[in-house]
Amino acid sequence: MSSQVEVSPAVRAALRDGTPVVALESTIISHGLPRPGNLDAAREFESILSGMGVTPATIALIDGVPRIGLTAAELERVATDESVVKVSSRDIGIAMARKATGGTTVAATSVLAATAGIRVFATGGLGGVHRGAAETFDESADLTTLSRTPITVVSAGVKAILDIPATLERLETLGVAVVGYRTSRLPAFWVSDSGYDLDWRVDSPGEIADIIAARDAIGEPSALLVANPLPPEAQLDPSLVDEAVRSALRDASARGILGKEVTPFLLDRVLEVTGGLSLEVNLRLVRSNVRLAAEIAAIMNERSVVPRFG
Ligand code: PSU
Ligand code: MN
Repeated sequence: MSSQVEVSPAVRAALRDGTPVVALESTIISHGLPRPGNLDAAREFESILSGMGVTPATIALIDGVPRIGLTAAELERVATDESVVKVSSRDIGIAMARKATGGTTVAATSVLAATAGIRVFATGGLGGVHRGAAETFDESADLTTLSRTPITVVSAGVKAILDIPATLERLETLGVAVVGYRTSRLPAFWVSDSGYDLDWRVDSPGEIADIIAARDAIGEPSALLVANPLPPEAQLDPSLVDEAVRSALRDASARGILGKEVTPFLLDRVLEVTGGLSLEVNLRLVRSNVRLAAEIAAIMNERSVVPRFG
């Protein structure tokens, strides 16, 4: 691997010794969750993993260096420094050359994690096709990047701020496999059930490990997406989400928000409209995804599934 990518001593040791590692993204810390709670949340996601015997690998760019596994000071910087940029996969090289500090999106995190030989990655929600994309062409690079990045991503599906059926169609076209965890419906982030069916359901981390092993055997180059819903009693009231999303989308279009500002803007507005409730649910679902990712990584480790890359 390029010596320009720095793998932390803890992550390096875990990968070398074959103990489980789970990657975590950092755009959620720098741009997705509001300050100041974002830092506590970032620490909590890591400690959930540590508590389960899994080494956390939060990924970010620090002064132009892609880092797989952050020190406490680096994590704090990503959470608190206002100049931290949002880095998607296409931005990695530019941010490196410019010595920028950046939070990595699902796309950028997947690329860096896979390069380091990490097999499992937990996040909140994936980017996808935005509503109105037929005119704006706004589709997250998360989708195209996952089509060529071999990693397993655990998320709570895609948010209702997006065009969910269009996102599912694009995932199909791009060859990104989606399995529902204990559900046959795609979850919609804050909401347990988007109303859209999935082709495949799995009921245990072991089944997911079987699928990963089979994909390895055929050299499958794309990502596996595990859609993990919150239990209905933990979700956000679907009618409140509806109202919040409608109002967020109106504001975004009135203000002419474009490009990589769109997702952070919409998340912010939904937070305001739900009076902060969306944040609690957001944290809940990331925790749940982190736990499931840890279980998958642990079982792969028991079966000694070795890194494909790195
Ligand atoms: N979903 C969230 N919070 C987030 C994001 C998504 O609930 O912070 C971030 C992720 O990092 C995702 C990115 O990869 O937004 C997608 O941004 P875009 O739509 O600009 O590709
Ligand atoms: Mn976009």
